Order: sequence, then C-alpha cells, then structure tokens
Amino acid sequence: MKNLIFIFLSLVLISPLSYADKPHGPKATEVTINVGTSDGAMKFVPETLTFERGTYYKLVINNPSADEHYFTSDAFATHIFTRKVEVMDANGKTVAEIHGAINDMELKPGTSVEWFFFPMTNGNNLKLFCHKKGHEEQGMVGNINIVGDL
Ligand SMILES: [Cu+2]
Repeated sequence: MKNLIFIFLSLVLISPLSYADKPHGPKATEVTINVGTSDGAMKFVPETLTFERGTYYKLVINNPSADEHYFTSDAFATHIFTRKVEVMDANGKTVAEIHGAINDMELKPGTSVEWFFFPMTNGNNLKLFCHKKGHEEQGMVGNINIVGDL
C-alpha cells in the first residue's frame, strides 16, 4: 500500500516537475527554413511556411550562405506565443536561450537558431523578409500562414 501511495504521489507531484525539467521540453514538430543558399541565391527556402494551431513547433532557421541574413516578420510575432529561441554554436550545441516576443533576427553565415513557439491565432500571407540592404528587392521575401479551425 505504501508503494502504491508512493507511486501515486510520484505521478501527481513529480511528473509535472520532471516534465518541466526535461532539457528539451515537450516534443515539438520540427520545420526547417534556410535564409539564403550555399550558392548565394537571395531567397528563403522554402518561401512559404504553414503552421497549424494546436501544434507546438520547433522552427529551425539555418543560414547556409556566406552572407548575413535576417529572418523578419512583424506580423508573425503577433500570431504566436514564443516559448524560447535557442542559439546554436558551430557544433549544434545551444549557447544561448532567448525568451520573450521576437520578430526579427539576424543570422551570421553558417549559423542556426531554433525557435520554439505555439501558433495562437490564424494568419494569412504574413510577410517574411530580410531587411539587409537590397536583399528583399533581390527576392528575399516569403510568407507565413497559420491555419486551424476557428
Ligand atoms: Cu538577406
């Protein structure tokens, strides 16, 4: 009986704590986008991202190019709840975790970040762009959709 009570208490009290303590948190659906390409094309790959409400996402943003690029979307930030952004070093190890509302980030050549968020409200054709001088005009523009039942 003591064992049963212990197991019960473990489930009720300890699980939520260990859940929160997991190094990578709840399981996220992974989506990847590249800012620029290794051969120097001025574009996002893919150019369109679609997220579903009710799903927890990990958006991996890579810069495989030799240039600095921005991942900027003012509208996107108003439709999601950001849990955290993790900044990776060259070996893919997290070197910084950033919290709070985020709408703009610059990625140096060869870097990656992981953006963990929940889509909160539907959005259609939310503008994604790179505001490095001249990049948007050369094609660094895309869009983001957030879908789900109303
Ligand atoms: Cu750019």
